[in-house]
Amino acid sequence: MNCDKAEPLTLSGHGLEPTIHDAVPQKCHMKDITAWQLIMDTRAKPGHDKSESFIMPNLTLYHASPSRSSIVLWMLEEIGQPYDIKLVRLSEGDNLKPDYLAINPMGKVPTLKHGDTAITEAAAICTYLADEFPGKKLNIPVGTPRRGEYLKWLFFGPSVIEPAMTDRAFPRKENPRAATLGWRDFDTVLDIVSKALAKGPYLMGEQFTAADVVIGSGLRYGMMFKLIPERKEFQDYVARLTTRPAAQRAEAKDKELGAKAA
Ligand SMILES: N[C@@H](CCC(=O)N[C@@H](CS)C(=O)NCC(=O)O)C(=O)O
Repeated sequence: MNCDKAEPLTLSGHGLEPTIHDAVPQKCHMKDITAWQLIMDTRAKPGHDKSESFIMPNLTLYHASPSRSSIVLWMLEEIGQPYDIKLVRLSEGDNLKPDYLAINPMGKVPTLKHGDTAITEAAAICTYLADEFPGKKLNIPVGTPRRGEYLKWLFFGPSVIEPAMTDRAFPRKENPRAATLGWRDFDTVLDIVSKALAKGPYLMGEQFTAADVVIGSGLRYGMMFKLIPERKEFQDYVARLTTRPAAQRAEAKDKELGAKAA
């Protein structure tokens, strides 16, 4: 290594190599480089709060505007880390092309790439981002008793509200036995959400979390497409969420991207 001039520092093994832009300080000594490497390695470790790291996080969202990937777009705006967007044109079948299927075999959006890791499923991505970048306090950390309830809501969106909503929108010819389904009928499910929102302002009380991004997006799009009734508590909750600057930035971006793709 030439210590007379700054050189890009490359680290290996944690999948963040391509975006480490930091340079080794000028006139460095071997012991400084070792210390530098130690700091970088510590910051790259799982569980370390990367919100305050100087390592660029290397986040790429595969996105169609607007779609379920808009949930992740909002979450990324809440997290406040730099990210790239790769537009996936569903109308052109980009999602079914081999290069996309290689990162998401379901051929669906969203997919988030973080370094070399590809994460799919909107709620899983939001959970991941909240834990990976805890600086914005959008998660309830491991070891906190309320984490159980928080995770319940993150799973409740895709595994209970969404199938119940689909049941209502596309009724089946034959109803399966209720006990064989992993969710309840639409009205029961919505009553549970209404009750949870009665306390407010957010699902977890005073703290806005990733669960609000997931459930709030579901209610918002559900009401927009007339799949979810406009109950007052849902409208108030969604109105509260849409005043968030990150939600507004995401929506503006989505509009711009949607217009470009059209
Ligand atoms: N379970 C997935 C569902 C994702 C999903 O259905 N995305 C839709 C857009 S809203 C999609 O990619 N549709 C394209 C297709 O099915 O061909 C998640 O929650 O992320």
